[in-house]
Amino acid sequence: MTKRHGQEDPASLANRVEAGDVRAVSRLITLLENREPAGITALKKLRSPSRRSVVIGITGYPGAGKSTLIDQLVRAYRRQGHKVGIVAVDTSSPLTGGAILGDRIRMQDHSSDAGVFIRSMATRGQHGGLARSTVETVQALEAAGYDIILVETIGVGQAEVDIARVAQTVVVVVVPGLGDEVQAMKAGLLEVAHIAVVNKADHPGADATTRDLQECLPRVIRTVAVKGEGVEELVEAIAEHRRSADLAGKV
Ligand SMILES: Nc1nc2c(ncn2[C@@H]2O[C@H](COP(=O)(O)OP(=O)(O)OP(=O)(O)O)[C@@H](O)[C@H]2O)c(=O)[nH]1
Ligand SMILES: [Mg+2]
Repeated sequence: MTKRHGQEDPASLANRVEAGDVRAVSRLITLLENREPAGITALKKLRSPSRRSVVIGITGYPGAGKSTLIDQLVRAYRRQGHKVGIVAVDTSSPLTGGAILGDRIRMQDHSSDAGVFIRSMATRGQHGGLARSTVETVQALEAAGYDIILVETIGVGQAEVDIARVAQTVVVVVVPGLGDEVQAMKAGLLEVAHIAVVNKADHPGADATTRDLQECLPRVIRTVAVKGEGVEELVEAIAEHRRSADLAGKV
């Protein structure tokens, strides 16, 4: 007899997740997204890991270069030998369009790397904020032993500030020449961000945007994500934030 939904053994699933079994992690996340009781029970059975993961939120306007930057961060952290999980949260409404899920992350380079786990998820029309399943996905990846978890969200205002609920270090990605939008971000995203990145620093206006951001944040990094420029500085800024905030976990 084939197993049906709901008949899956949560204890065995939890054990496999803790052993780092990638298929079990995927399965658990799917069960949680569908609010299946077996998934919820398995999640409760997960022991909290002895070493906490480093959870980094990467947020910013659509097209700012978040995925490109994450791709570069993955390379850097893989070079350091860390296992890396990526959760890309798609908040775009099916009515207004937006990129097709999975298109948002161009991570083909990592698809054959067992040390990298990638998951895209939609917030399914929840009003603003992160889906509950995003929080749970991070918990599952943590239990599965991912050292670094990168969470990509689109931040378009106050609604996304609860990235801070999931990530200990929040990086906001801005592009040159935003002007008024940077002012608007000061009331929202920039309040929860620890580090600002001026990506596409190869575009005009990077100096002015950098100065604008330095007024509200001590750590402003310029990057050209497509070329990998500034990525080492960003890795160092993240590590420095963690040291200064006395957060556990090594990066
Ligand atoms: N010139 C330039 N282009 C860049 C840079 N970084 C990213 N891009 C380009 O900007 C476009 C958007 O990049 P993504 O990484 O998909 O941006 P995103 O923020 O993840 O986009 P969404 O997930 O759709 O919100 C792509 O065409 C990238 O190649 C950069 O530093 N300089
Ligand atoms: Mg993206």
